[in-house]
Amino acid sequence: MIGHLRPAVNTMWILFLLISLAAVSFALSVLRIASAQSATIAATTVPVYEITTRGNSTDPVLPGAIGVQGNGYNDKYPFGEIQQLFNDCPSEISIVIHGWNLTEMQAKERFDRVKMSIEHNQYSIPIVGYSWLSNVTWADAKSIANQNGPRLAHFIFDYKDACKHQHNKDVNIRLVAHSLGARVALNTLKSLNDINDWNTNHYNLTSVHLMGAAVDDELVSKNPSDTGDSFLDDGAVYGMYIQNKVVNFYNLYDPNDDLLKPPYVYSILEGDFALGYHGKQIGIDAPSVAIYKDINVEGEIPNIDDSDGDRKCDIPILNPFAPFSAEICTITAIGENHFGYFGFRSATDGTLIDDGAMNVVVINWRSP
Ligand SMILES: [Ca+2]
Ligand SMILES: [Ca+2]
Ligand SMILES: [Ca+2]
Ligand SMILES: [Ca+2]
Repeated sequence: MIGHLRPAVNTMWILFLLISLAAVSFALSVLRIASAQSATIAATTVPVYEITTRGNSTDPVLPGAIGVQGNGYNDKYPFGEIQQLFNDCPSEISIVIHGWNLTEMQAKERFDRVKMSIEHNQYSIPIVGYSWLSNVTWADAKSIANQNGPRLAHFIFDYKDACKHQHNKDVNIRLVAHSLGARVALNTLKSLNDINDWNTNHYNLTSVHLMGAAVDDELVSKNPSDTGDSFLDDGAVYGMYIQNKVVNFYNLYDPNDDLLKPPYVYSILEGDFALGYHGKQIGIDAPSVAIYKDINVEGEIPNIDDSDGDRKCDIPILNPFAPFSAEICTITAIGENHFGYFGFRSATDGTLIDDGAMNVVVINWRSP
């Protein structure tokens, strides 16, 4: 009887062991997935800070930008405390500069889109949104953009220097500027060059990205005599500052950008080609190729006409053939949406539907 039972018992034991092993390995795999997920979430949370000069845009006595309290776009999260960032001194931060004609609310929307796009690319770096008074005429906005150069430079120097001398930490600073924000960025480089302690400490900017830059295509020259090809030129060029103050400078351009490509808005306003339309002007005295790079990102701007999720076409024009001044949307092809470089949000739930050219920015950050 016992002899008959033994094989049955053994079979049951083996079955029990197999089931137990399967259960344990299943449990382990669940744990692995769970920890992988939490690691991914932890690695891709991008904190957002904001500083602004909107309240003191024309007062030369107040050069600095101030930290903004309260919540980010759509009350999704509270802004980080800028004073805390002066204590934390992470290994790198990015400063994001928006373009022309945005309200404070729209500026927050842009910073949040950058946050989502960077998170989508699984890169963790604090964003400091730089909000400036841009919702004025084009001419006034250009002049205010110039005046914001010393203000942002002041903030960047203070930050770099405080982290270096109070906490003995080197913080890599990365600038990202869209459209007319490129004018703020270029003037920031110029103003950093004017700060004596910036130079004596051999500080620099780790990277600068211009996206859809709404500045003339010769402004990255080192030689002022390269300007003068259009009626509004002021003789200023910024190539020497790029050469001396920036480790890697990227100009992300798009030949099909509806606002930058001739014969439309930019060429009407400025009578020249935009840097963000086709890259630097041929033949200028440009910074070295090791530092300055033009990158065509037309293919990163999908044919989506609403990037900010407000259910309206981002670049409408009045239809001259319609009887009741109906608007038509100019965006009908890849590359055309000037407002898509930071990414595209869903009009339904506000989430990211495309990262625009931000994946190119993150690739550059990862492999300088
Ligand atoms: Ca030109
Ligand atoms: Ca020009
Ligand atoms: Ca829209
Ligand atoms: Ca993309």
